[in-house]
Amino acid sequence: MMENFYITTAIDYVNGAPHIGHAFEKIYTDILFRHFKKRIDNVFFLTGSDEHGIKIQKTAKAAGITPKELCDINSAQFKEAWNLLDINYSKFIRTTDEYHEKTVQDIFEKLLQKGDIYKHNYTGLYCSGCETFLNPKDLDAEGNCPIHGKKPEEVSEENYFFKLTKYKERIIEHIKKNPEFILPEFRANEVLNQLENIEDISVSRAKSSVEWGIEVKSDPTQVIYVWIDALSNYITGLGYSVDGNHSDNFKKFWPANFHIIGKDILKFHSIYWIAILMALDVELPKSIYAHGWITIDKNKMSKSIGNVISPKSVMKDFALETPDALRYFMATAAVNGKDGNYSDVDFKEKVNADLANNMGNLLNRTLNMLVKYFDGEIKEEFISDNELNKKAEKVLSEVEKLFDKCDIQAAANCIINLVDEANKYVNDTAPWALAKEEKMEECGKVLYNVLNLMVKIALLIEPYCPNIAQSMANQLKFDINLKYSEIRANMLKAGKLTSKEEIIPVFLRLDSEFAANKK
Ligand code: ME8
Repeated sequence: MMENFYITTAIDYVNGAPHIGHAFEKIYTDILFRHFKKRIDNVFFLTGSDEHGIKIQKTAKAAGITPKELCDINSAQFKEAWNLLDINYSKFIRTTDEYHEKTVQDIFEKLLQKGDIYKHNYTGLYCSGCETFLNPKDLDAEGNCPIHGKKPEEVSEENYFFKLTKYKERIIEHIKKNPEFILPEFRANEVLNQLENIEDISVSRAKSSVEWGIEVKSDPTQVIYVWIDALSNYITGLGYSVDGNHSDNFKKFWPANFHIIGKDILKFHSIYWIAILMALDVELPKSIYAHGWITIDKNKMSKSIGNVISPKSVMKDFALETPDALRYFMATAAVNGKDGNYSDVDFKEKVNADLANNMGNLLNRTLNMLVKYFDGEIKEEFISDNELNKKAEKVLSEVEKLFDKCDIQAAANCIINLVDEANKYVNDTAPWALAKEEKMEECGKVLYNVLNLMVKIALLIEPYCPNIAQSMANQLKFDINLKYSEIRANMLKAGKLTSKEEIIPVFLRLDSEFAANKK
């Protein structure tokens, strides 16, 4: 059993506003975080913004403001979006934060002194979209960057290089020895293939070409190039110090349990970051989970197609009072590590089916029957051990195993299947018919079994839908902050549970005309 838990997201470039792809990752991570919070006492969730580099410099120039002004405006938008989505992060790091900049400079100097960073004259193909030099082998048939579809610029500069090749064999061995290191497991081979062709990497740019970056302390003509700056956030955010004088948070939470990132930046995390940590003699993170990408109506999101959707606009268009529906949809939109798709129609259908018709209605009609037949009271004789308890126990253990591998989509399916079973149980046992036949004890037992199960469903669904779960907890009168280890067979006690006035639907169907009108 782990004692401490530390999870991170990628830090977003703030040269634009947050879109639904950024939101997907933050929701994904938040769901993992909230789940582990139900299993572990000490937890930490780091997210933030990546603020240096040529893209930010150019966007700011075009807008007639300084890069820092642009970062201030845009990082505030990211924070606002995460707030709207109930992303419960412990800390938001900005790479322009003073403590971060200072530690990155120290890291650079340490690696320079160690001989793992050296100066070298270099001509290469630079993609400003990736903020990296590309290997000609990585380009597509037209000679374009495969991710950004643009021709990289030929850049000739004297830069500092990091001896990535020195760590190649150790990284290969680590990946092979630790099957949980790269998740989902099918991505590990991809990384092993990339490792075959790695070369030393450029870790600085001449200030004459990129001004907006952290200066190399011992050579002010150079700025530290984005990846070494950005990746270090995972340790600077906790309070790492090169001289070993780490903060309590660093001592407590490092190494990270999960770095959650998109598949496009897996190479930077599973190769570059790992080599940097090896060079610094810092312990390696336990797992790196690469999620897939979200498309919109099956198209890649892009400014040129004009299909970039923000989480704020979805909330507004569907008049959502809480983000639960969007969170739930995002969590179930993609099969473990594969790409997923967002469409207004799918969104509406999925949440109406699972959250309103399936889960919400079940609670609502069961509570109403308890009021109708028993004046809202649970009687002692209703409480008995039953099949649903056994099923719930099994589902809890399956859900925990799936979360250990970050497979939140399969875990959500497990939970919703349990709700399906409960619905089937109600339909098969027909408590309304039992009441009609005046088999009141039997009827009461069925209602109890379902309501007792709903306590567990609420605890399991809380990471996905915290507001719905809270509303379920209010109506079933239990504490939503219970840990999973506190789940017992029978959670509800005898006594008055509810009355007609207290019953409210936990989720109203999305009835927006919006989706249909927009098409
Ligand atoms: O890569 N679907 O920043 P970024 C799902 N600053 N995820 C998506 C997505 C989509 N359509 N579009 C982007 C960077 N993402 C660096 C990271 S980490 C030390 C530095 C994900 O703003 C993407 O995969 O381009 C990445 O994980 C995150 O959003 C930030 O992307």
